Amino acid sequence: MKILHTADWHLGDTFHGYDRTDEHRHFLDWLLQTVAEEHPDALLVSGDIFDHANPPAAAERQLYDFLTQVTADNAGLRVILTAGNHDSSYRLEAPAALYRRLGIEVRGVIARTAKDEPDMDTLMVVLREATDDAPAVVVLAVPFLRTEDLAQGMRQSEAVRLFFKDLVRAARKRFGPTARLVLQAHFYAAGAEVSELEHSERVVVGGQECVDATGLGHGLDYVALGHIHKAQAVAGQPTVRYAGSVLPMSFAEKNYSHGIERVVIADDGSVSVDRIAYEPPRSLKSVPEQGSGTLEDVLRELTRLPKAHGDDDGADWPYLEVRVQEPTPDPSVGAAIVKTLDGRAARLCRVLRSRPDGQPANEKTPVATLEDLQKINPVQIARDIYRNRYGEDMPDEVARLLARAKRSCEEQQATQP
Ligand SMILES: [Mn+2]
Repeated sequence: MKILHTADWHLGDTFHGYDRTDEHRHFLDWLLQTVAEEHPDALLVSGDIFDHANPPAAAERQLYDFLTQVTADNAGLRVILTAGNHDSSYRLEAPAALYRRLGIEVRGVIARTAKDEPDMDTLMVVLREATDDAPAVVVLAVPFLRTEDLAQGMRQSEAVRLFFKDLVRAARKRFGPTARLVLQAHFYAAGAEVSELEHSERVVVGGQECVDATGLGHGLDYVALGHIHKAQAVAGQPTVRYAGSVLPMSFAEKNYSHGIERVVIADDGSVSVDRIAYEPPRSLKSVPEQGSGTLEDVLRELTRLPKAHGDDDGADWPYLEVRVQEPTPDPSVGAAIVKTLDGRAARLCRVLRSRPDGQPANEKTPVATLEDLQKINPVQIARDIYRNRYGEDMPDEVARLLARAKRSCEEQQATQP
């Protein structure tokens, strides 16, 4: 049984305002060719198929064209799509009946049983029924889990672990101890390496926290993860893997390698995993390569970039960031860079200005990261503002009232269906 595992396509994504349709087309063409060469039994796409819950029509067409072609070219191929946090669970599932006719399964929403429990059976996709000679192979296709899918009264990360445990137990009960099980899921595994600087996975505020993935692979032949953009094995388990994003999603991902995972599950239970590398058509380039340079140095380096030719369609021009030192505020910096780049084969994305000592020029208005925002306590913010405005500490009575209001909001949120 051979499985190809990919994730985080983010179709419809733009990069610093530039349309990426041509890059996604390049990837999907490469994937078509790779599937034709590899003859896998199944192709798993572990979430974030689209970049937005409401993707542009061109992105939807890319997905539909790809699925039509890959199933037409490869008779018997199974494709399994699961929703990530960027996808609309309901919209992704909308063509499910059409998909099924092509051998494609999609899971966006966790269905509930009559007892109002997660319907685990609907998440089990049988790739191969058991025969006298060979065990069944089953994919547990789990979309991004939302609060309402999970058991209440415990930390969300624990509830996610419990969900997977219950699912594996239910699959074992249904398919027996010899069945080969693959889990397909989309979440943030604790300990997974992400770029702290520019965390493009964009953890949904109020959504899922980090999930401890220790031992997650136990009882599973392979775990096909999506969400983290850096391809990696998780928690020291070689068969629990993020396939990584197919394109770089931020300059912090400049040195990531891209590709898909090739998983072979033998009937004797052995599993081998290796990677098929993919080279995106556009690279990311920083000038200077490390740190920042004076305006003079930066402009000199920019003039060394290759010139664009008249008939050049720009399909392989790198995305460019320029990091320039600005000892005193100088409004002409941007214009000088743009002028120097005129006629050169590069797509300018951003100019980062810094003080020569390495401090950002705009240190007085620090930009809060999502992580910062998630850590902020609203009562503490109110206390800080009070102290700023009135020059003294907020009276305890007011602080208590605020804390009570905050608790009441949280409780209301927790009980929402
Ligand atoms: Mn994601």
